[in-house]
Amino acid sequence: MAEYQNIFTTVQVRGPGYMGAEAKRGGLWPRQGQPFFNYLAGLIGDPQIGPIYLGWTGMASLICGFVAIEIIGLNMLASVNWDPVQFIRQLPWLALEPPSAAYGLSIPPLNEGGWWLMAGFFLTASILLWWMRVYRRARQLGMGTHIAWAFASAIWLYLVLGFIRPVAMGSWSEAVPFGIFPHLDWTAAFSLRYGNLFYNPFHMLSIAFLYGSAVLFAMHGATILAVGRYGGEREVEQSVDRGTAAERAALFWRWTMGFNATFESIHRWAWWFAVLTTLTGGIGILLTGTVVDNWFLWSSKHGVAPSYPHLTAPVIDPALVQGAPQ
Ligand code: 07D
Ligand code: 07D
Repeated sequence: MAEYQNIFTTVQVRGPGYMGAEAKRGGLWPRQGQPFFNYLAGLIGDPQIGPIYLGWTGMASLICGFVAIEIIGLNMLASVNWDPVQFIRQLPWLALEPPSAAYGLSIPPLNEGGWWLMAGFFLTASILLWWMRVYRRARQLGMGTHIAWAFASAIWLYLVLGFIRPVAMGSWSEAVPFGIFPHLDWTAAFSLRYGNLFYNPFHMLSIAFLYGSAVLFAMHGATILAVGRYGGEREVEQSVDRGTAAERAALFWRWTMGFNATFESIHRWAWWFAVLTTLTGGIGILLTGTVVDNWFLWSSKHGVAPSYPHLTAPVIDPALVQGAPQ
């Protein structure tokens, strides 16, 4: 009889390092690195680290990512007069800003947004190459490509924010700056400029899916942990038999809410909620400034926000009335 195993009593297997099964279609590159074991990793996951498959998309992605971080970091360092102490102290406030509106979609001088454009190019190349890696590793293992498509949904929002919408608006200046607090300032300013993003129905949808993702994650995580004492995390052997952890987990929800997901469907719920967060979000951002200029006025027009009565008498500027100091 297996002991109750959780984070405090986790059994950490220490066999010879496992290189992994032969993949369906061999990659061009071998898997790299001698596997080793790490106790701390074993507390939160599998204690074995490595081997890793680098491949050309992985290598190219890392190089492009490195170039992007390098451009951003050196520009930030230049902005504090190459003073490494100030760089560390002020890092959260430092920025690499996109070109000003005057440049439209043209290529500006390096110090006036050119570096931003170049960093954006390399970051985007890095992210897209990583997407290819995710897709190709999944195919090679004979898996579905669900992870790649979920990642694609996040990339959609990223591309809308930094590429698709700026192009639609005809100006790189519409895009997000690189920087920790500067990108938050951009987010707040964006909301204000376009009449309060709370009134954008796609922002509402995105929030509902974001909050829903958190609720589903909590429910699913908790349910599986709660039947861990019956081996609930070993889903496949369980899902067809009566009286198992799986059945208890399902019955718990049927008896509390009247409805239960299945061991398969709960993962579809999770996938869709997460994917729809950034999918609806990207739609909301793309519509902003292109189709709708002020979400509050748009909402008033459609009866979502209150519209205030028109003033009957025009307001008089007190500076112009008789007797006012000139
Ligand atoms: C936990 C997985 C690990 C990922 C981490 C992020 C970098 C950036 C900085 C080169 C959950 C690694 C960070 C590589 C390094 C430089 C200058 C994922 C986990 C730990 N944001 N945002 C953060 C990004 C946008 C917003 C934090 C990226 C939009 C708000 C981090 C993007 C808008 C808040 C960060 C992006 C927006 C944040 C923590 C890209 C609207 C916060 C992120 C590529 C969606 C929070 C100081 C995290 C914070 C935060 C990164 C886009 C709003 C720096 C890479 C433009 C309101 N964002 N963000 O844990 O603490 O994600 O900010 O699109 O409050 Mg942001
Ligand atoms: C950013 C997807 C791209 C990321 C990628 C990752 C790397 C790092 C890391 C090696 C996050 C690339 C990774 C490069 C590699 C390592 C370590 C996903 C991203 C590809 N809002 N708001 C949202 C709320 C307000 C605003 C979404 C809440 C205000 C703007 C979400 C509130 C104003 C935008 C959300 C609130 C405002 C958003 C983001 C509350 C500011 C967006 C979902 C309670 C004053 C974005 C439609 C997400 C969007 C967005 C939540 C308030 C502005 C649901 C809860 C009113 C401009 N907001 N918001 O998953 O899609 O992002 O809007 O007040 O652009 Mg908001």
